Amino acid sequence: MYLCEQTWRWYGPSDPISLSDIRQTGATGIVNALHHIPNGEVWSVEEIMVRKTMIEEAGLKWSVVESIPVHEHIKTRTGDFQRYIENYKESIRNLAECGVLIITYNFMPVLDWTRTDLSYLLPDGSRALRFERAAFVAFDLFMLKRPGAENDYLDDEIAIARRRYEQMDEKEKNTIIKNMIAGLPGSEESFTLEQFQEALDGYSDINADKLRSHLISFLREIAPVADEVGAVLAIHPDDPPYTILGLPRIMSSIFDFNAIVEAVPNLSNGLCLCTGSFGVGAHNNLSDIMNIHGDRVNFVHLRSTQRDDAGNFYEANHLEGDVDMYEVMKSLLEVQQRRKVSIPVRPDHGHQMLDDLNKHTNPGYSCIGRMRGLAELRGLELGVAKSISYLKGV
Ligand code: DNO
Repeated sequence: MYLCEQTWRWYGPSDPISLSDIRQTGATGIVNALHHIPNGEVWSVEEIMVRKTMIEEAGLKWSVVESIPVHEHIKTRTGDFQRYIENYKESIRNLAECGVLIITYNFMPVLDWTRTDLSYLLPDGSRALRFERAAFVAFDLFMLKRPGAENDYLDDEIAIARRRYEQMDEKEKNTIIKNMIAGLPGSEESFTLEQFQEALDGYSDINADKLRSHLISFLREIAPVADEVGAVLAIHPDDPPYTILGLPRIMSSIFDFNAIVEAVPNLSNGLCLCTGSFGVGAHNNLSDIMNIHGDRVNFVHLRSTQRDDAGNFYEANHLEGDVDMYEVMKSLLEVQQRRKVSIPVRPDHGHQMLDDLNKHTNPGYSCIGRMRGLAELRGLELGVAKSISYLKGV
């Protein structure tokens, strides 16, 4: 039976969690990027091999790249975008030459993932990442003071955000600003408030249709290269899966993915099915995405979020919250049997818990919480796999 390949995101040599620690989690694959190479530049075979050797010497395999960042000029099709696209192709070729064949990326303008609170206290004493709508709106209206932002919110929402803002002390305001713009791990950009507004302004004449056309143009160039060298791409969904800060978002639902597949049918044009990002949208049915696009699911992020009616969400335990992880696992196992492959999955965003509460950790990427997630997911997978084979009599 084809089971998931259990992987773990490692931020490279500066990650507080070492490769030998990761080995003890039971993960066998590493998800990694060359974060030290400036955004837009080529990843050379030499640099890739240094990292690959390091990973292999620890008894692990570099299974997935997350991510080769897509330069903002490619998203806006301004400046040096054509050179950056050529560089991107070159990096794909070089990775394939070294045997690293799954490449994750995202096409979110300016920001990668967004949270307002990186240390939200849960009743059990552990800490989670959270998106608090009122704090986010307060950031937009009263801290960033984005021109025209008030048109994006209802009066009630503005009133709630104003009250929330008035109750914040300076420390909390600074923390929210930092969380929003100083870059979460894996985001390749970080800004001051002024630079951030300038970056947003770069999208003033780019609506969703235009951004989508930029993604399609990009894919029409890189997907044939990936096909040719035997690599596959995995686009990460928008997190959260809706428009924020007036920016266009184009990977928030199955319809968004359908549109790029229709425009660029190349087989390498694939998906990183992040159950947490899609899962924040009540409009998304994860099993449907898995079943319909199973052939293009090249990588899976398993995590769950808990929404409420006020537009807030926090990262739940992996088997709790709004994501039906049983259904996800079942459809994932079915896809793998059909395709006769093991798809790499990683436990995404664990809670900060136990000893990790007193350590410096990358937000969402502490060890013990993710290890709890991986252990639970591994157990779930085994149970589902055994019952599928029992029912089929194999
Ligand atoms: C957050 C991550 C994202 C992801 C990128 C992929 O935890 O899932 O930063 O790596 O969006 O390009």
